[in-house]
Amino acid sequence: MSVPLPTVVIGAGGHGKVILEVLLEAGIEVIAVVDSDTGRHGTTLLGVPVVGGDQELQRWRPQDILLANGIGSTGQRHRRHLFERMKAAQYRFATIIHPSAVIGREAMIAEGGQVMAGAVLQPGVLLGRNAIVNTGARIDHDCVIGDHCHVAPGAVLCGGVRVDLDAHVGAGAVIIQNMVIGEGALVAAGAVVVRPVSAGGRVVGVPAKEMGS
Ligand code: JB2
Repeated sequence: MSVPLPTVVIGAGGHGKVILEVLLEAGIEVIAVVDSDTGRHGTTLLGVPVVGGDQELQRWRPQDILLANGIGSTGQRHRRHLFERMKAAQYRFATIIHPSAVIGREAMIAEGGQVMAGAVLQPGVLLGRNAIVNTGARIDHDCVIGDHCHVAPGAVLCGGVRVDLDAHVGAGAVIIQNMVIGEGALVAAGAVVVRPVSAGGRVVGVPAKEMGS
């Protein structure tokens, strides 16, 4: 993980806490947390002060800090919108990898990609911008995970799987090799995917089927 600048975490909820844990464990200097909930202002998260809302970012010039996106699954595409809003304001996002994660050769993690404790990215995996590989998820060789995707804790992607923009793979789901999970699709927790999932599709169960079918 290369985080040469002081870092500010956005969001003091569940995902923000996990992101902050990764940064602290990796020895990164985290100078503040910002959160839109005024009830959190003046508190601390894992010992780091919650200094106010996003307007407090004006304390620093964009070139002097990195941001860490601590918004997880809350809100409809809220995580993506926040990333895009901050990029438009010239901020840059840290690429975050827990020291216990295994990152194979020729794997690549784009700006703002987040790899949590115990996750495995085998050789040739590409992880898109602002995408999450959450705790203990295993991504086998040559998978391509698009921007803003979330692979939830404990999910398993066999080799050559493609997960397109904004898709969500639920906790403990299994996706067999070479499947495509379309843009914005949702794979429910625990599903076993043995057929491609179309864009916007929502699948559940073992083997996974379209919800409601
Ligand atoms: O625009 C924002 C904003 N929107 C919500 N700016 C800032 N600075 N903060 C924002 N927030 C804050 O994010 C909320 O006030 C709240 O404190 C926090 C979201 O916390 P919550 O725990 O509700 O959601 P989460 O996205 O951190 O965690 C969800 O997703 C994770 C992946 C939970 O489902 C977790 O269990 C899950 N691991």
